Amino acid sequence: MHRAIGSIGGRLLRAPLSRGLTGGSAPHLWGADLASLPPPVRQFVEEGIELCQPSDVHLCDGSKEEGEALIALLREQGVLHPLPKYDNCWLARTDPRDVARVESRTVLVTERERDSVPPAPPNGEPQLGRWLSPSAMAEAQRQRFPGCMRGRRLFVIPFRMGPAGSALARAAVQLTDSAYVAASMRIMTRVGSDVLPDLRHGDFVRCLHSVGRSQTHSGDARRRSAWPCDPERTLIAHLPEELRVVSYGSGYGGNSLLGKKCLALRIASRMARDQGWLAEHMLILGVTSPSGRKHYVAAAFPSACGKTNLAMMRPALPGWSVHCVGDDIAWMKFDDDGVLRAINPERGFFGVAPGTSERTNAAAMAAVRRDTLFTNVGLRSDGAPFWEGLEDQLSPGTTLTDWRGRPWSPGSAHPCAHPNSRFCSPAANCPSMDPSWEDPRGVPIDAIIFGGRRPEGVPLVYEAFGWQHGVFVGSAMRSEATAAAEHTGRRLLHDPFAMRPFFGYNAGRYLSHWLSMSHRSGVRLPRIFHVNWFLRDPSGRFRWPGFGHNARVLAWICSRVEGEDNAREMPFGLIPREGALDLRGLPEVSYEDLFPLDRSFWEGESKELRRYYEENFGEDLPREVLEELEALEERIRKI
Ligand code: GTP
Ligand code: SPV
Ligand code: MN
Repeated sequence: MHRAIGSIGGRLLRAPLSRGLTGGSAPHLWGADLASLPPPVRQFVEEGIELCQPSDVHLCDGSKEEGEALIALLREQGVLHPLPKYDNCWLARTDPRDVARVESRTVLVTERERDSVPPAPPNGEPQLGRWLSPSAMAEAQRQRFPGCMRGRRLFVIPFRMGPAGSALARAAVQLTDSAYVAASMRIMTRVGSDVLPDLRHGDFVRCLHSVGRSQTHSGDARRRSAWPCDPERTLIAHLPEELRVVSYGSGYGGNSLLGKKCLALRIASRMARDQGWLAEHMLILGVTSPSGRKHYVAAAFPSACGKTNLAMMRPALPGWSVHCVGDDIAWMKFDDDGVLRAINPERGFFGVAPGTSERTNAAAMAAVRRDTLFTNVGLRSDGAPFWEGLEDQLSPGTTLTDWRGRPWSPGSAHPCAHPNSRFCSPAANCPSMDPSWEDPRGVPIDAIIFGGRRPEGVPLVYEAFGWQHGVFVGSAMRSEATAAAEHTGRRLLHDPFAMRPFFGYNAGRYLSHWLSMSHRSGVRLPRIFHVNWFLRDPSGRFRWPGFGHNARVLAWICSRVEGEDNAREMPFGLIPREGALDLRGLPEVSYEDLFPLDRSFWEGESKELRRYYEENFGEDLPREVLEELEALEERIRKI
């Protein structure tokens, strides 16, 4: 282990670690001296070392050499395989049991249960987060962490979420025993020693992560595995009152890259509520009309429902352009002029690979051709990655290997790439990044869009009647289950604000926080819309071509922001008047099919919503949201 990475930073220190470490021989230290760390960081690192007992410690500095050494180490460990057809790209294959976020093992820890979740539903599983008491958390940690890094290296990762110099940005530290996580964090966040001064006051989020030690796979099997994990005991815990994240047992995505869902959504949403801002599961894009007018919009769709694709889309409407600010998370705050400003706290994309192609997302294809870590995609014998929907012509003689490393051929019963396989690429590689994507002030948001996978009943686009109705629309979001978490099948899941797996506090209070934005004086509230790219015809085909054609919907949204009078009132919201939505060149789609009005559908929808709110929000549902539901029910009766 030491050999591969021994040159990191060229500053190997063999001095024993500082006072306060007990038992065993002190771990070797790579990189800078612990004593050089701001005292609160040093204390956090020393506590982690004492608890987890790593064999050596590497303080990450974010340098290029460090990145190369991490790749070399991961190759030596058998985690990364080269993809020579692309430039500096690598393939990781995980343990097949560790392939997605594990929502059933993701918890919020607060003194009072009600601060984390609304009252539990009378029967069945909680839908809006799971609570664990502090004492149960202490016990869970005691059962998992002591000595869990024995024989492994601990990486100390100082990182920043958000552009340097932004009042909205936050610095943090992650400790992890996964070199894959260390390498991925360098892409997804701003890792480097320059973050350290921002940590000196100690008010940063402390992230502790271990891939764990499986108890069922012991001895040899455990040593042989290139992807250690402990699925039986996986736990992803958030302690918002202490600004801590503690994650054990998984090396995958949102479970292990703790800056992403854990910090930037769960912990940040709680901070945002206390401090009067918003931390949301939203892409941010800028859309420019042929006349040069530009608007920024933020859009919340559940996992694997099209955020990355919309954020990077190449408009199918001549003269329009779309630029990407972020593809997954938005931190937003009203500025002194009352303008809602948004930053992307991330620095890279952790995007769904299947379905990504030159046709659907050329910008992503350009981004992933260099400096990218792929996880669980297939492999072509010519050294390129492969996945379902890539739409590449294979030259004769090219053979394929599936995500588990087994030979694969087209037509096989299993997909070549795992449905939740991902690319992890620096945002700067994306040719359509917005010139302001790293502007520390953020970009001004004119519209907010909600959406989900709705095979029937929900039209292509509608506008909310106002802010309060818009918050209701967000709370009423539903979508078909996807492979991004452990759910299976085509079930419709409720997913308020696309935040169901990511609320950092009681979801009822979250809705109140959103409603409270309209009580502020002097703010310009964005307009709110709902979209659905996923209507299906009776044969199961999508009614809407999607992707670049979604620009047609963005164009109507821009026209509304600019105050055009081109909408028609429906019971559920405002839809484009016939002709106001540009459908030219799409002979196969009909306006009527895209804007259904079916009384029995909306009756069923509102009945289900009422049941859902009652069971899951109980008395924590804001009165205004219930009023909006009642108003909808009333309008439906009049259809
Ligand atoms: P997360 O990273 O999990 O948060 O997902 P995401 O919301 O960024 O979803 P993404 O853009 O990666 O899309 C997920 C899947 O939906 C991919 O397979 C896409 O090809 C598909 N998809 C995206 N946009 C459209 C669309 O407009 N129409 C159709 N039919 N499919 C789409
Ligand atoms: C999501 O599931 O919404 C993702 C992927 O963006 S993960 O980082 O694994 O959460
Ligand atoms: Mn996401």
